[in-house]
Amino acid sequence: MALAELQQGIVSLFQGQGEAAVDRWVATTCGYCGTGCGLYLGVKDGRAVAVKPDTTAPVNKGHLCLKGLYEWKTLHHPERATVPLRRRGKEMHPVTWERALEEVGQRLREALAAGGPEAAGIYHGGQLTLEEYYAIHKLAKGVLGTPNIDANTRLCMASTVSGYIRSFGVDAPPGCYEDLDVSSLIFIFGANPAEMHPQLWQRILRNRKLNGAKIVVADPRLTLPARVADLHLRLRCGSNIPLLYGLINILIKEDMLDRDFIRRATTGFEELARAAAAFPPERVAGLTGVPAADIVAAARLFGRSPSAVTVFCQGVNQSSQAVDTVTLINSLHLITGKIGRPGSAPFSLTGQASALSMREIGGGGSLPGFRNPENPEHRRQVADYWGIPEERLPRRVNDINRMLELVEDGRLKVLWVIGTNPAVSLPDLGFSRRQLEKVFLIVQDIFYPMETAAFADIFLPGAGWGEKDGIITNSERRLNLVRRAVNPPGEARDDLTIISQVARYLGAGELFAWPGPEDAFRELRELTRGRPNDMTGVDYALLERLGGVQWPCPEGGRGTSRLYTGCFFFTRPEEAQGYGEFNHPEGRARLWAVPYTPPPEVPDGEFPFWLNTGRIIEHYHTRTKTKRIPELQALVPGAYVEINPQDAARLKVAEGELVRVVSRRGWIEVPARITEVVAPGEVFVPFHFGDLDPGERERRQAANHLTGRNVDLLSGQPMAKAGACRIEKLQAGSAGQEGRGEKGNGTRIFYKSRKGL
Ligand SMILES: Nc1nc2c(c(=O)[nH]1)N[C@H]1C(S)=C(S)[C@@H](COP(=O)(O)OP(=O)(O)OC[C@H]3O[C@@H](n4cnc5c(=O)[nH]c(N)nc54)[C@H](O)[C@@H]3O)O[C@H]1N2
Ligand SMILES: Nc1nc2c(c(=O)[nH]1)N[C@H]1C(S)=C(S)[C@@H](COP(=O)(O)OP(=O)(O)OC[C@H]3O[C@@H](n4cnc5c(=O)[nH]c(N)nc54)[C@H](O)[C@@H]3O)O[C@H]1N2
Ligand code: SF4
Ligand SMILES: [Mo]
Repeated sequence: MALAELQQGIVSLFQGQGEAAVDRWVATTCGYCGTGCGLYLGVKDGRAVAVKPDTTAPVNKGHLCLKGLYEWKTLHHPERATVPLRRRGKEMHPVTWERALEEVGQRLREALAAGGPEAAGIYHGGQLTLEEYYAIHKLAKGVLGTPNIDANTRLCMASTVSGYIRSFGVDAPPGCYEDLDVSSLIFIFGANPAEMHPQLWQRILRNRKLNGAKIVVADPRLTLPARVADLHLRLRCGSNIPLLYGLINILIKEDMLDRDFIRRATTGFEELARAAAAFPPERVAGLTGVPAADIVAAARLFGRSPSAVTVFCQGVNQSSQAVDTVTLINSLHLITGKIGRPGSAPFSLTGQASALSMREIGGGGSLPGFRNPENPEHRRQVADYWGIPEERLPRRVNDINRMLELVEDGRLKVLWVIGTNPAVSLPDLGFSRRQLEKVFLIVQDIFYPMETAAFADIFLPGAGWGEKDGIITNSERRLNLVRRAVNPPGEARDDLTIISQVARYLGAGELFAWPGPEDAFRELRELTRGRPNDMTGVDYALLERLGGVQWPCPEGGRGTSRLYTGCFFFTRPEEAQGYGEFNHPEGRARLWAVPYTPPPEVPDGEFPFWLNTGRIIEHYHTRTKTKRIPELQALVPGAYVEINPQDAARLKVAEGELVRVVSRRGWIEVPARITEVVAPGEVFVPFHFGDLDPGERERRQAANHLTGRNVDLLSGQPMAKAGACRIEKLQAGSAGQEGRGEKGNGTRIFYKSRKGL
């Protein structure tokens, strides 16, 4: 396979493992990105040996990207965790499950007894199943009663969640993938679907080929979508708000509006129009770096197009004023009436395979069924259903940023990390790793070693994708099944079982006594009855038969492809996920006049470059899976920094030369990749690479040494895409010396922990 082909994300081939080599094919769903492709996992003699795409799957219709194709190789890997471990001094030793679970229960109980609800917390990932999220949130809110419950979606979708709630009342994403097939304009705003959602990119390209759809991209980088777009708005990092105001300004000035829709279905238009009037194209050009003529052209393309979908992702969520950006994207669609009809939606691409599942059952501070934790009626419904006192349910949760501050203050003593790798993915790793070191840390993961486990006091081995049954919800609200095809390795147990067993040690076993995942699903779906994400018509058999179902799906239904098809939104106080300004008595959508404030950190004399971080097609997140797949690891074995040729020439940096990237928080040393993908004055570092696992400690390469703890004030989401840095040329022979501690035996270390790192 040519590298260029791989990088374009257009590879959709069947690997050709012969049918004869397989005992059976198990229908399941890819466990990586939020696209949710259907595939078959081939099993021979109880082991996974192949993957092939599902030609009937509504999402991907027989195509897969390279991550999906190699996914079977994550199973049976020799570094899969097989036994519980307990720290003794600097080393981890195997212990029995009984011993490990008993101690987890005891530590949680003792912490809460001594320090109150804030003394314990859970921080989990976005690749578990709907049923597992439900169990985690039931345990945290219904049993422990702690406000310290958050997930890595804080780093990922939190701003979209808040933005949808502010515009539409609840976090129910409009749109569906079919819109990408039929829309006359695809506006890709702060996303790179060619690499991150490759099968959706395929659908966009097919639409362009068959129907002549136009593509407009707003991204500081010259990504593949930007290269093939009809119009690339190459805005500066952190300038989403002026760009969107500039578009709205022209839509209003040239009267490309749906005034009837604005009147019937929205509120706040006058305020929005006043705010947008301050952003004529010339001013916007100065703030964003996008030529005024291109801004006008983009607005006309959008306004005159019969339909339009805006797909957005981390260039929005992780940039500055992220929630405000989401609300302006929503407003763009509301004022033009481009929502709730085929080919028209402000459509957030979810990152992780099941990030939306988590949002459905209580992630991000809500209660199951998109309930408002401050609404007494919603609280009573959940408390009564669980049979617990209502006061136990937290009104507000602490996000992971706040949880780490509580650790630093000595108030949060026991932290349970499930299915996420914060020692690589959290911002400001210097600060974050100090807190992981300080707290009593329980880590539940499928691999050992992995970076966060290096800080663990107790390690619990989980069962992963391919080893358990459950539901995962993709970007278009489609509930898909994942299936157990093989047994977990060694003594590893699935997360639902582990959580239920910890609940037993906490004296609440009867609340978690499900014989299997579908029993947990039957319990949780009742909490969605009558809510925007009603799933009461869903069971596993229906999901299997239909290849997934999009909620809402009330009893007797078969799912709903599009939301907001009437001019009605979930903003009525009895329905909405928030109170006050989020409400409208008739269920109208809200247009917000947001203020514009430049990012908190901008390039200056000392740190002259914009620092942009993100991802690439070959790797997934912190690479616990993809670095163990030789075909993928070989393609991109280490981190690097993209530098524009003009800057490289000025700095006299050559292709492949090791340079130091320095920010106010820290530094990394990585080779330079000289490319016009980044604009002059901007650099990009992929965040996939850690530097704590054996074999990787030699290189200080984790992008999050550089990122800071500035967050969006409305969502708490860190700004992984808007910071400043400088590039330092290394003196010959000095690479890796300065700034690192040097151990006597010649092994360089740059992070010293009491836990033995
Ligand atoms: N191969 C692969 N696929 C993945 C993942 C993975 O790790 N690997 N992760 C999954 C997950 S969890 C997620 S969240 C998604 C993320 O998917 P994406 O959001 O598409 O990916 P990113 O690379 O994080 O960022 C997208 C783009 O945002 C641009 N950007 C940066 N700053 C700004 C800005 O201020 N304004 C605008 N308009 N754009 C900006 C960047 O230049 C970048 O090209 O991918 C999912 N899919
Ligand atoms: N600088 C910078 N930082 C970023 C981002 C960025 O763009 N730039 N992006 C952010 C985003 S969008 C995201 S989503 C996060 C992702 O950050 P993380 O959540 O830290 O990334 P993963 O590597 O996916 O971690 C998932 C962990 O769960 C384990 N695991 C997988 N399946 C299971 C399971 O079934 N059970 C259990 N118990 N464990 C399992 C994996 O081995 C892995 O260790 O990173 C964020 N950090
Ligand atoms: S596009 Fe996403 S869901 Fe589909 S195969 Fe690739 S990683 Fe898996
Ligand atoms: Mo994400």
